[in-house]
Amino acid sequence: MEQFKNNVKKRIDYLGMEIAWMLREHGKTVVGEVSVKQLLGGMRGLTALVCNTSYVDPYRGLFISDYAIPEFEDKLPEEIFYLLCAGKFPNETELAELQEELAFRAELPDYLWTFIRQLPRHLHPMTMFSLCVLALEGESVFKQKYEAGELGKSEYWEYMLEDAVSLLAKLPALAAAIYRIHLLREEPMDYHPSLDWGSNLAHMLGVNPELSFAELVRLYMVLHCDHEGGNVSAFTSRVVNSALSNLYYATSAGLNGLAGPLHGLANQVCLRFIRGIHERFGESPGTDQLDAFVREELDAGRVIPGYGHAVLRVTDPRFTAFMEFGNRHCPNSPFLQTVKKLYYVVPNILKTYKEGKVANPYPNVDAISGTLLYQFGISHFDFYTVMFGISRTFGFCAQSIIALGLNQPIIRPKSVTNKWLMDALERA
Ligand code: NMX
Ligand code: MLT
Repeated sequence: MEQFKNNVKKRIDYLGMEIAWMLREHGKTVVGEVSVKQLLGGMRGLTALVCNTSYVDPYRGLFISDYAIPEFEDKLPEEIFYLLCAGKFPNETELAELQEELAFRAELPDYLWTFIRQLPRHLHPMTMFSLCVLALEGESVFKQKYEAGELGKSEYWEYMLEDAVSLLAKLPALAAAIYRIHLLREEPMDYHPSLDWGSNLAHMLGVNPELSFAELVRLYMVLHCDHEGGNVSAFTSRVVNSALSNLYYATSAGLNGLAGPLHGLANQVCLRFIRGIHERFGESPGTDQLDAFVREELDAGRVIPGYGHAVLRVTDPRFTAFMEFGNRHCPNSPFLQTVKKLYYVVPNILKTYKEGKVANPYPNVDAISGTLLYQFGISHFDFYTVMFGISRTFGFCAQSIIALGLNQPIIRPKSVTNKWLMDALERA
């Protein structure tokens, strides 16, 4: 992986120079402030982190380096990992080098197969996935070298990268094994050395041999890979890694955050929501029926899954990219049709709900992603967040590689009590 490491090193050196300049010239310059509302409200809108893998513009969505979604959505997931880490797409030989390494490390150790087969079937697939990643923790080269006292600080990132490639290489086989053994109750499919990483995942899931399914899986992996540093799962994973817990620990922790219904689980909840609509009104509900249904949900105190966002203030461009895929490949799907009708109905309701309190009434990626997976044959909803998690592991890994390369310290902000705050406000 020499070329990959060299390119990541170049990126780290460049970012390091920028940081050195900022600290030297502006170490004490104030670039923001914090309000009481932010302190008490999940730090929403507070600029408190630097993340160099990607950036979310509230009005234009995800950017990786300078590339917006339409400029990278047709790339392979492994090319995106390269971009997240090295800040540039790999050329042909660089891509081949990474793909060779991923293929070389794809096999799961025997003890993991035993572990997967013995998992209690009642566990949610996200629990299984997180446990399996954790069970691989002893594979961490970073941990082995660190414990042996063989690592200097300047080498941490290199062994994070080693661990990242080993972990990412195993995710298709691992996730597909959970799907096939526990949800389909079938035997796992073999890894296919001639396929790229994403096509292997599609192949090993074994539910749909069409090329367009592999295309969907790759698009799914690309669109969910990273969403800057403050989302629950990426932030959790980075905080855990900042204690020098290895990437297996950090990824498992991040996945546990992704498993929440306000975050990654929303894709599963969305599909249940649409299925509930179809059960009640049939497969072609009217917009007036949807309007009444959505209002009923809100009156019952439930959120409308797949709508709203902490950062975005427009329709999520990832939603748009999936919609274009759906329009090309399954325009007549009743599920897609209902997603479209909800898109017509929900924002108008959310705009006035709670006196306009909903900061973003538009759909996020979860409003549509499950619909496409369902349409292409992944009928077990509770696997959808695992798909999100496989992809988001790219971001967890890249963020930690870059952060450690930049020698970023353990993350430990200061918290205060109500009393401290009230005293401070009295003094102000
Ligand atoms: N349905 C109903 N109420 C909503 C929704 C929604 N979709 N979105 C926001 N609100 C409410 C929110 O609960 C809050 O109410 P209260 O003050 O009474 O607690 C109020 O509007 C203000 O919240 P916002 O500032 O707009 O949103 P926030 O940044 O706090 O939360 C989400 C963002 C994404 C957690 C929120 O919009 C939500 O719960 N959406 C539904 C779940 C979802 O789709 N999650 C997936 C997000 C993307 N992902 O993949 O992770
Ligand atoms: C994500 O992809 O992580 C979600 O859109 C949530 C977020 O960015 O806060």
